[in-house]
Amino acid sequence: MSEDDEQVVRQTLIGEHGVLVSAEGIAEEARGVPRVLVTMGSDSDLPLMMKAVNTLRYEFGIACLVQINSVHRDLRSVVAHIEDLPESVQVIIACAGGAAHLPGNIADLRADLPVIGVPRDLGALKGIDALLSMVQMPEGAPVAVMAIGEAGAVNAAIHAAKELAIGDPTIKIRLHAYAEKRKGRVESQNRTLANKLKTYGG
Ligand code: RP5
Repeated sequence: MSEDDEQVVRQTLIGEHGVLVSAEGIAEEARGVPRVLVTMGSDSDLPLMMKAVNTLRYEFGIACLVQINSVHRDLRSVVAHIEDLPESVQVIIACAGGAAHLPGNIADLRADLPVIGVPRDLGALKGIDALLSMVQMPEGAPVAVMAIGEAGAVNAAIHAAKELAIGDPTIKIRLHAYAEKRKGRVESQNRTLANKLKTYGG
């Protein structure tokens, strides 16, 4: 895609379909076309969902759209947004806390796209309510539900990358690099283990 075409796509995306985010930056600074929609019920979910956005853009080079969609406050705009996503979006990550109906509603609206749910650890039930709301979907409208909280947000991005990697060898390479980095962490922990053990005495 030429720079001019990308500029047109970016202008169309900002506002109408959410905010484009890529490794290069946010909105006007972003580059590429979005492959994933990262959506959430409120901007209070944003600190959690930045774990997903940053994993997508920095670990896997995947541009995404970020958009607030509240099924409890403005259901009609959710339907309009989700039915009108750009063709380039192939996976949806949806986060909500409490009675978390957003991912399930999206799974019904979009028969053609996989939906990954991230339950937010929030309120009296600390995310158990959101987890059960997402995971207990009736037959026919599946939501791939991740762990509650930060691990779930990061895993949602990895899961989305794995889905996109089926048709994109570049993402496959980056998934392998990410796995190697995780292995390196165990190696380095073993290198410093003797000294750590000594701090426990003996
Ligand atoms: C949910 O209600 C949102 O996804 C959020 O997790 C929760 C609280 O929203 P705010 O009251 O902080 O806007 O729909």
